[in-house]
Amino acid sequence: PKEIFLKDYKQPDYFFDTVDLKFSLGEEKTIVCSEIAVYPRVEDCSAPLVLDGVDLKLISIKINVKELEEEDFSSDSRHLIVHSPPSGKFTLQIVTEIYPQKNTSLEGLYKTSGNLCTQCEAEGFRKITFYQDRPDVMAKYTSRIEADKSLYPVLLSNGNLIEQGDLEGGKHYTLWEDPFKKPCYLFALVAGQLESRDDTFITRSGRKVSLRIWTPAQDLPKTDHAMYSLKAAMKWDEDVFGLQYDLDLYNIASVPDFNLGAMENKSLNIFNSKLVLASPETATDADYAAILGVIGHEYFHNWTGNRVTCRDWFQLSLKEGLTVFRDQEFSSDMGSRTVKRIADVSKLRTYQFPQDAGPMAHPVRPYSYIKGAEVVRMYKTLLGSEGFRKGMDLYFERHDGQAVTCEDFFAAMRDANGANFSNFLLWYSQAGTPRLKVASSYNAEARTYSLKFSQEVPATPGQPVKEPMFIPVAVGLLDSSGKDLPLSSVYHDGNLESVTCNGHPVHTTVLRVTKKEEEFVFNDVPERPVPSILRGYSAPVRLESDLTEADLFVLLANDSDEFNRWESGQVLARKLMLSLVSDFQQNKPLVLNPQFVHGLKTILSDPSLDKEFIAKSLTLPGEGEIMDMMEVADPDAVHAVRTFIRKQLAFELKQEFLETVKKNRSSEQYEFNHPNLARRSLKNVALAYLGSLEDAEITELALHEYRTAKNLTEQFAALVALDQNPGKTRDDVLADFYSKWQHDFLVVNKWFALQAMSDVPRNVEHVRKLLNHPAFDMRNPNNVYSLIGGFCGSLVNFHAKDGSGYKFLGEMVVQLDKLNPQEASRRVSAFSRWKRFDETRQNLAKAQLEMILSANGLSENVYEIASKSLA
Ligand code: BAL
Ligand code: ZN
Repeated sequence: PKEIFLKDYKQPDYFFDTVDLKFSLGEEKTIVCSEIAVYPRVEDCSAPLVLDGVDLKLISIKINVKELEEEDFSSDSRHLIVHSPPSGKFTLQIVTEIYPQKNTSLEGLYKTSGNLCTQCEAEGFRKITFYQDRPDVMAKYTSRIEADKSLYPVLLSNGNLIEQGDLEGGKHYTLWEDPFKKPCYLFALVAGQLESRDDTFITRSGRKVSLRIWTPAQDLPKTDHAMYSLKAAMKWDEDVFGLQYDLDLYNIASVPDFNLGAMENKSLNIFNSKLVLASPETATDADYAAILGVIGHEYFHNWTGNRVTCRDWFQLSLKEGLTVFRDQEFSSDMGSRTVKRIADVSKLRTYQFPQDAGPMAHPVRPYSYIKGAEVVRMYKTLLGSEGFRKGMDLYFERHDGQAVTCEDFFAAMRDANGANFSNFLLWYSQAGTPRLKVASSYNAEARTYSLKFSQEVPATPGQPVKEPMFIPVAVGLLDSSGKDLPLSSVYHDGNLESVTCNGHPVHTTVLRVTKKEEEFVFNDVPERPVPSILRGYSAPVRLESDLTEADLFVLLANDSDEFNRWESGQVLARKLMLSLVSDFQQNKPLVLNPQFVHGLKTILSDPSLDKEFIAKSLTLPGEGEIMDMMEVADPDAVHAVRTFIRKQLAFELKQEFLETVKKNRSSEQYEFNHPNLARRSLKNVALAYLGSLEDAEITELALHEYRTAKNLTEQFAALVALDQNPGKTRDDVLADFYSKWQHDFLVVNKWFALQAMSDVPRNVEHVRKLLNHPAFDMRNPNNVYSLIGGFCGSLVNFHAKDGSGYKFLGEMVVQLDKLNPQEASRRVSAFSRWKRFDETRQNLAKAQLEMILSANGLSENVYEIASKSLA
């Protein structure tokens, strides 16, 4: 397949004004009639009209009510081309036949547990009817849905329900009208046996909005939290961005088979059930938090994505980066800002940075969600909340109803603030994670403190040479007692620049690093300070500072910027882990630095700290993060070292951890609020450490916690603690958990994932057996994510030196690709970093990639990732 580039973007030759769709849903076939009012972009257009279409059976095509002759059009497996459309406006009518019951790709219209639903982003609409399937074609839609009333009592689509009624033969219909122009990727249809939880929201301007969450009847009791989250999101968007909902109805439908977490279709969001359904007994705090964030995310898309959409798919970050940023801010405001920031940065390091450094490295444009959110966050860091809001207001004023680009967003931010953003746009086009080095020096005589920055963006495929980036670096300086020093002025580029706010000194200032090498000198600094650099993680870079261990311990104990307090603990842990990895590789005995133990003990016993912050601070960097820092990744050494440190910490802090577990048990009903979830998270981290001890007393304790838990968060944490030690107790408790929850598909997925992620040697054999478990279905993405994705999360087993892990994944990818190419392409990505490993592993992984590429009928999705990985 031919790769498409941003520079090749061309406006379409034809636009669509209105689109009227009629669906006749059937068990054997579904008939789709579309009537489109087409107009050419320019007068005297003589271009052919090229429509996209995949897996469609064309029944008829008419222009201005007249059937086209065979020679008037042609088609291939992906297109239908009308050679010479009439000049001026015309009406195009197309009838197609589709077979949703056979569609396992979960793109287009498909069946899920007897119901029908759609997924059209990015290019699923072309599996429903022939269309110009591109986001810059925006039109007003109506959809009429007709189906058997007993099989499909509920028939939903976008917009307002304007008509419904019964038809002959036990059928019925609904007619929907969406008054807002939209691209076809936001089209949605849901049909089936669903019931709704109903509520209302009154907008700031008095519009009464009906809110409905649709699920199978038995799941309705689990939709409380989703409804709470939706109402909270609607209020938050009004309060923070002045954005109100624009229709009288907002539907959310929950389905068990879905390729994504959720989809923001206009007024009819479709959700993977794992991101809607929750009860204290069946969902953990992490699930509750994810539901809050994703319900918010899809709601926020109504403005950032739907009202203003993307011109082309290279602009995906325009809507996703911005909307992820908005959902991160929403969750921060609803819980702990610091902890949310830590979680988001950890995600960036775990998923984005490794990709940035591998064969799949690509710029924020076209499709980097999390890094895109970091880019949006930098606008806010540079402009402040008020400036950012001004930029957002101007963006909507200029572009409501349009399909636009990342440059348009940039221009709105710049123009609303008269800002100079110099080379900021490079964040959208340059791939790779910038490395920012900083060297510090203090001049006691001049009372100045210098920070010299140098930056480098590593070469990535297709981009060998990079320009320096615009990096906002938030900095504070700590005095010897750990307090923030007041900052008033900085020498930069030969000038003394004031950094005061309303004439007052500040504790944090944002330096704008824009050159390859650049010095900033703080003026009037009374003593050699300890710098707190990149506060709040003000830019998505890899920071390499010359801070000593002593400096890092000062920051860990004192930094007023809680993010950097956590970060200094992580930097210390990373250094420690790398040094122990080297000892392990040289067969030296492993010894844990007592100062590190002491630092963590101090945090654990500090009652002034937020408990969730303590839990995060006690969590060691992941194995993947450490492997990323090595010349040649060594999963066995990294795993051995991380396991050693965990056990040693558990041994040395056993009493503190035991106290922590006992003091933080739940005495009350489950509530999802910050103090409660913070308490649970601390208790669970302590229990997990204790579980590593292989100690009979601890096993008893964990079993007690498992049996007496009043919610899944604590019960599952006890199971995780017990899961660390192979043996009868572990087997019994896993069996008990399954028998208790076998009726609940979402809980069973957690059970699959826990076993799949296990580091027990040769776990691949157990995972292969689980593929035949009655609860496992390869067609369901949640099952695949839990079992196959979970297995790849165990670095020792996935990267087993006998190649058994690679062989397993290779086989799974080929099988999956025949059912669901999108899911298969996600899984094959686990191979993309194969060159980071030793020669034996490289050869084994390469052989699997070659095997995948030689498979018959491989999808484009998998082909692209596998071939780029091999290149
Ligand atoms: N647009 C796909 C799902 C999401 O990011 O909301
Ligand atoms: Zn999104």
